[in-house]
Amino acid sequence: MNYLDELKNKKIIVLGLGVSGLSTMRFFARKNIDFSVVDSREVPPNEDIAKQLASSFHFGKLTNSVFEDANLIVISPGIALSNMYIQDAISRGVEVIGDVELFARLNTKPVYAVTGSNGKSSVVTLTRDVLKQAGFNVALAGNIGTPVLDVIDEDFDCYVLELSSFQLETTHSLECEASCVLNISEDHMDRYDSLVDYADAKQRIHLHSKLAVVNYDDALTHTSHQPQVSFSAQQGDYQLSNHYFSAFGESLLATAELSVIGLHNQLNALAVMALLKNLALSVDIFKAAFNQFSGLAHRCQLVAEHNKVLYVNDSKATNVGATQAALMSLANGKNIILLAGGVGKGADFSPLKNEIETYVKQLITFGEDREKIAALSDNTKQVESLELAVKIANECAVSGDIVLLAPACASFDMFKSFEHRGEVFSDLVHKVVNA
Ligand code: UMA
Ligand code: ADP
Repeated sequence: MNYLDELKNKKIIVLGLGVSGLSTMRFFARKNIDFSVVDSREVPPNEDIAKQLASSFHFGKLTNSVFEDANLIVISPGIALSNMYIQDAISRGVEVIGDVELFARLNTKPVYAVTGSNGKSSVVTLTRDVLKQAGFNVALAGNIGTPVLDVIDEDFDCYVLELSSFQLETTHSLECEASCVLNISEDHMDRYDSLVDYADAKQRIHLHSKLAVVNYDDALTHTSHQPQVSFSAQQGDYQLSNHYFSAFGESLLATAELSVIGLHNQLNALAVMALLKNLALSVDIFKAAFNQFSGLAHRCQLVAEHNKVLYVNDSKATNVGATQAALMSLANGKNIILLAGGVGKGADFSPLKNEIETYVKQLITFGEDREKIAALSDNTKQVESLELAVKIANECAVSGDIVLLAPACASFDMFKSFEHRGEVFSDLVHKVVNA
C-alpha cells in the first residue's frame, strides 16, 4: 500500500490552522484524505476553510479528549512537542509529525535543505538563484513562507528548503542531496531548555543527507555525519582567501562578484557553494547568480541617505547573533546609532555588549525588553515607540553615522511581523528625512 492509501485509513488531526495547517488541510483535501482540525484559539485563522474541508473541528482550549480518537497528528511548528496534551498523545502511541515529514515521505525529487540561527532565508534564496541559473526548475519552500505541501504536486526538478528547528523537531525521514547548519546562536530560548537542545533540533537536518555542510568556526554546527564539507572565513574546505571565494585550496571567484556587502553575506555565499558541491556547477553560473543577488528586504537594507547619514533597516535581526553580524558588517568605527528592542524570547543579551561598546555611539531601545538591552550601555535612551526612536536617532545623527534598526528581538509586542516593523521604520525614516 502506498503512503497516501495508508493515510486514508488513519484518523488524522491537523493541529494548528496557520499557514502550515492551511496547506496541510488543502493537501489532504486534494488527495481525498479525511481529517479533523484542532486549534487552541477560540477563533483561529482560516476557520472558514477548516469548517469546509474538515470532517470535524475543535477550536479553543486543548484537552486530552480532543486527541482521544486520533492515530496521527500533523502538528504545526508553532506548537511545541512538549505540550502536555501532545506528550500524552505520544505516550498513548499516537504518531506526531509535521508537514515537512509528510513531504519527506512522499517526495521523490532532490532536496537541498538549510537551517541555522541566521542567514537561512538569504542562503536558500541564493541557492535557488544559482540552481535556476544552472537551468533547474526549482521550488523554494519551508520556513521562508511557502509551506512544503503547497509545492509537492508541481513538476519541479528539485527543492530548496529552509527549515526551522521547530520544523526539524517533527521531521524524521527527509532525504537530502545536501544539508547545512549555517550557524547556531541563541534564539527561541522560550521554547528550548538549553542551547544544546536547540542545536540538537537543528542537527536533525543531516539525518538522511548525502552531504553535510558545517560552519568550521561554529562548533555547535559540527557533526560526525559523513561525508561532510566545511565553510569558514579563513579555514575549512570552502573559505575566503585574498578576496576570493575558494574551494579546496583553489581560488574560484572574486568576492566582489557578490553584490551584497558584509562578511556574513560572503559566508552565506560560501555555504551555497558548499551545499551545491556535488553538482560540480561551473564558476560562471555562481558568478552570474552572485552578481544579480540584491539581498532580501529587511536584511541590512539601505532605506535612505540624508545629510551623509545612512538609514538601514535590519528588522529581520530578531536575535542577538543577527544584530552582532549587522554591527560588524556595517560599522566604520563607532558610528552606529542602534535602535533595538521588542520581544527577546528569553535571550541573554550580554553577548551584544562588546559590539555595542565598539561600534555604537548611541543606543535607543523600545518595546517589551527595552530595559534589558538598555542595561548593556551607559549611553542609552529608552523610548515608548519606534516613532520616537527614529526621531531621536535623527536628532543625534551627524555626517558619517548609520542609523540602524537591528532589534535583536521579535516584533510581535508592537507589530504584526518583522516585515511590518521594517515597513513602519522605513516610513518613519522617509518622514523625518523629508521634513
Ligand atoms: N498557535 C496557537 N494555537 C494553535 C496553533 C498555533 O496559538 O493551535 C500560534 C503559535 O503558537 C504561533 C502562531 O500561532 O504563535 C503561528 O504558529 P503556526 O505553527 O500556525 O505557524 P504557521 O502560520 O503555520 O507558520 C509556520 C512558521 N511559523 C512558526 O514556526 C511559528 C512560519 O515561520 C513558516 O513560514 C510557515 O510555517 C511555513 O512553513 C515563521 C517563523 O516565525 C516565519 N518561524 C520561526 C523563525 O523563523 O524564527 C521559526
Ligand atoms: P533567517 O532566515 O535565518 O532569519 P535571514 O537571511 O532572513 O536569515 O537573515 C536574518 C538576519 O540575520 C538578518 O538580520 C541578516 O542580516 C542576518 N544574517 C544573514 N546572514 C547571516 C549570517 N551568516 N550570520 C549572522 N547573521 C546573518
